[in-house]
Amino acid sequence: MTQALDEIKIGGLGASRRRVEDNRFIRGKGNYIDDITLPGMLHMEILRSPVAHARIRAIDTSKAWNIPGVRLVLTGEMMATRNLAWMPTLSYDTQAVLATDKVRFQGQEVACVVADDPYVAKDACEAIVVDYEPLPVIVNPEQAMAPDAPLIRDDKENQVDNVAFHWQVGDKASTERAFAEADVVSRISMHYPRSHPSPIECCGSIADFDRATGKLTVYMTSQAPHIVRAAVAMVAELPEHMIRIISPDIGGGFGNKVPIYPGYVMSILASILTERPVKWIEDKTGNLISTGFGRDVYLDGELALRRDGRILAVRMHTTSDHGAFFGDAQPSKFKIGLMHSAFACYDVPHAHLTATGVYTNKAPGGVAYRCSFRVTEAMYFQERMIQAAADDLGMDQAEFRRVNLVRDEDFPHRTAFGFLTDSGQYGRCLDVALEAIGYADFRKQQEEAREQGRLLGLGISTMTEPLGAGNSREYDILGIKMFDSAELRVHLTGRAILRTGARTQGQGHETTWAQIVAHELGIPADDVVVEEGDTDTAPFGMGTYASRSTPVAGAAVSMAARKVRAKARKLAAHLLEVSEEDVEWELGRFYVRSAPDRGATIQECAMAAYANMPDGLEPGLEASAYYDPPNLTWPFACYVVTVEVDPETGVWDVLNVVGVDDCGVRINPMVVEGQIMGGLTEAYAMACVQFITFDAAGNCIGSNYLDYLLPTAWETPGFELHEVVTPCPHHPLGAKGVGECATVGGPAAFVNAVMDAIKPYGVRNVDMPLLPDRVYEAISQRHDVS
Ligand code: MCN
Ligand code: CUN
Repeated sequence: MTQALDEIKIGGLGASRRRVEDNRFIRGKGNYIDDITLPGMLHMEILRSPVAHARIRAIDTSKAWNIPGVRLVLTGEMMATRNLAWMPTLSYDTQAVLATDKVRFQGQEVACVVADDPYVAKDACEAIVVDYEPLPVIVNPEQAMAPDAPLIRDDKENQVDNVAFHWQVGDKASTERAFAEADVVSRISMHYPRSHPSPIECCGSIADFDRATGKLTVYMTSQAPHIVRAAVAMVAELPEHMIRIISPDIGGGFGNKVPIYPGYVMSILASILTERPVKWIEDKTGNLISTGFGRDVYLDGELALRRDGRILAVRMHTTSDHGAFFGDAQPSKFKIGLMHSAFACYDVPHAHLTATGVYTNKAPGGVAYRCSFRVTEAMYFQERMIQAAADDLGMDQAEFRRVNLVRDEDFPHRTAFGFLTDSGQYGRCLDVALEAIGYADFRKQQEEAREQGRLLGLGISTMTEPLGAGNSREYDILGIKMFDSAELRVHLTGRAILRTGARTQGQGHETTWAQIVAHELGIPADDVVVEEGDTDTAPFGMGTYASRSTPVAGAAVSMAARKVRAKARKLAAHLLEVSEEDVEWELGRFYVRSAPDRGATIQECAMAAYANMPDGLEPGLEASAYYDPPNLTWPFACYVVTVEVDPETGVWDVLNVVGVDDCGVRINPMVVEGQIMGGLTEAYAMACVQFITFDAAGNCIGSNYLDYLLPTAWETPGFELHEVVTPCPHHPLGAKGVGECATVGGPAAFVNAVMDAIKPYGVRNVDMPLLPDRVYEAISQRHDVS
């Protein structure tokens, strides 16, 4: 008999294979934008506005031009003569590339200088004199919607106020009826503060326009190079084959590298004008004050409840602060992203969501920072509302969830907002988490501690989230449908190169995609090299964000490998001199059904594809696949956190954190655990310290890492992780996305734990981050703190 390959040994599905990319990263051998130097390259620096709202009276660039080494100074006026002062955003708004009329947030791009070296360019920026006429500043939605508020977007025809959009989804009438019949209505208002993804590497680009060939090559920090190419093609009216976007190694993205930034556009124009490559590297402060941020959403939430604990309906109103330009990168038809995925894991019959988006004098963004298109806010709001509702009913937190969670036998389940969830074992995840944290024991300890004046708390967060846009029927960006792609080329020695339309920024695709090939073909993962991020070589895809890579590009990898296998079967039949129907497959090898010892390995088939193909069969062994998923994938997670709060200071310490994730079949369990640990760290960060604020004049407080706080390994607690596996019914491997789950579901567990601890004080809500002074104020004054 034959000896089947050991899939784990060849690094296939389920192997905790070490990340191959780390070989170069931990040796400092990564190839990031700033590592790239092109012959004759010039350097660009951006002059940013020091004020948040002001009319530009004049810009004097003469001193800058006179500094030796300066090659070009660009202002909005010069961009306007080329029709490039404004660019379209991914949400059908417009955004200034360089300000012409006004500046609308602190840090906005006002001018740029291109020089022989970056220091000269920086000095020359400082020599530019801008005459600003200050205007009243708006830093929150309340000010934005005040009747006498100054108009921020006076550049837009027909814009009469600071509202960017109104949107709604769900069934208003049936929701109202359910509220009328409720025994109890639970209400809570809160703010999910603005936060910053703060990747280690800031944004940057090198544009290289070759006048001789007419080809534009741009190296840039982009999570979605093909979308950038499409946008450049539209704006610059260049055909795609004359544009090459290369996204080299990325030092963390977290959504920060999805938007198209003015810096990219200016470097392109500068290269066209100077006929030299032009490099722009954003500095940390530039990144912190101007890059695509996350969140900044206010909620008024209501749950209609029956006395026995059933949720009858949910009503949500969100007000989101988009800054000066509505630039969210999200599916076109959803104005507030996938906020309406809230309550998808609960059996809620009726729901209605209204959303208002406003302009303020702050940097644009909203959908960065591991958000799955605002699912982060949706799940935070959901789980805070759930905790408040259970308290209002006097019900146990775990029991209230158990009563309302969708049951295993209810799938497929249509949510009240219209999504179709298709699989999961929600109750089981909750059980595993409660068992791991020692739920019953902890509640006893909590009681005893309260009697001694100590404040222990336990917070639960249960959630499913939609990961993996498309399907193409419903999801598009700028009209381009959301599917993804893979192309697999098996060389004659049986080694292979795989390319996809996704772009890893730290998630480990080079490791995990090779494992999918190993699983489908039996080629050892070490024999498969993975390449992403070059639009001239990679098949067209929509990039990596919203944890869509495994659900979409990963599925495409499977499908491409299966096509290769189908062709290899023909080659095997030829080598074995039997008909194709008589050939069976086992991992890495075809064999004759009636004589299993007679076989041909995948490597032998590969050789035959180039050296010994049968008559009439096309040579070569390669395939590509475009994958349009039938549905989103719906991973589930349950996070439980225990804390102790010091009533004298408001300081809280984490006692334990348990995470139970069900992301279906895990391609690489170690990579998945890494993603979850990173996500829980971010969740803890937002719960305890991390937020961006602005003073009344619109100054960004948090423009450096002394003011913008991130927890280090020292402050971050340990995490105990468990898994439940419910395969995705429609993904070729049964996998669901996971990259954002813990960032999405984690914050509510931390906040719920602190709120549970201080429940005896009658406080309903403290907004994140739960800084000690906020917690102290809440318990000493016995009121909510926002
Ligand atoms: N994986 C797996 N088995 C599964 C699901 C995923 O082995 N069932 C593996 C995948 O093969 C992949 C990783 O886990 O290597 C994440 O996969 P997936 O959930 O598909 O998410 P994406 O690859 O699309 O990553 C995007 C997601 C997002 S949107 C943000 S933001 C984020 C995140 O990933 N940014 C990150 N994680 C990050 N991790 C790092 N280190 N750096 C970032 O910038
Ligand atoms: Cu919204 S952050 Mo990730 O989807 O790139």
